[in-house]
Amino acid sequence: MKKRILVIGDIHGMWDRFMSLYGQIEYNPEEDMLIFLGDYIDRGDKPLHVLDWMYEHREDPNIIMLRGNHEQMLLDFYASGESGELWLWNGGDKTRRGLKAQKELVRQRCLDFVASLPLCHQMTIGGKEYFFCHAGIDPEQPLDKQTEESLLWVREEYYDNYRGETVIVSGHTNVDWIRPGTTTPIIWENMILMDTGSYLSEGHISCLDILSGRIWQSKD
Ligand SMILES: [Mn+2]
Repeated sequence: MKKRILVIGDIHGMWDRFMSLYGQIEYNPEEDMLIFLGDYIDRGDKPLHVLDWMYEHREDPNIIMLRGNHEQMLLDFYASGESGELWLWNGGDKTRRGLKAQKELVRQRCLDFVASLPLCHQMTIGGKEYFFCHAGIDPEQPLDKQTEESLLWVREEYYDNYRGETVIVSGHTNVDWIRPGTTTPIIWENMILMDTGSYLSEGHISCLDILSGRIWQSKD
């Protein structure tokens, strides 16, 4: 049994903030499990630094990295022969330029890595069921029938309506939009919302230890 179950929400290319947070938590693979909820790239100024870090840690069995809608938009963009504006409109342009500057082999390795990222992860922690995903779930459907669309994109249909017992742990929607004025993760009985506006001037990247309830946040 791990001593800490650490979960980190959206990073969005904010490398310095990510390093500030990562330094504080002092991740120890012997004692910790570390779960990332996706959206490593776009918006911030160093998306490929974050993606490279994820790539370098991909074989650590104590780290789980999920796919976010921004990683999905990247995959869809390249799968469609670099067409489509959705990703570029959503802050993907810097990531695209970074990838373009890389060698074909490196870029392909990166795309293969992103394509390998799972959409969700379910586990029992202290006798309670937890379901980790990027955006949330469709409350009308059982957890094993969720669509990629819901897991990557859902917003208020999920956090306004979910009444299940399994604790859903998600990022994607800034907690400040859900409860104005909130700057730390929202921890409800059956939902944990981790996106604290990583790329906004007033925002942070946050980490929660699910076992102790302790929270760490990036410092500028
Ligand atoms: Mn997102």
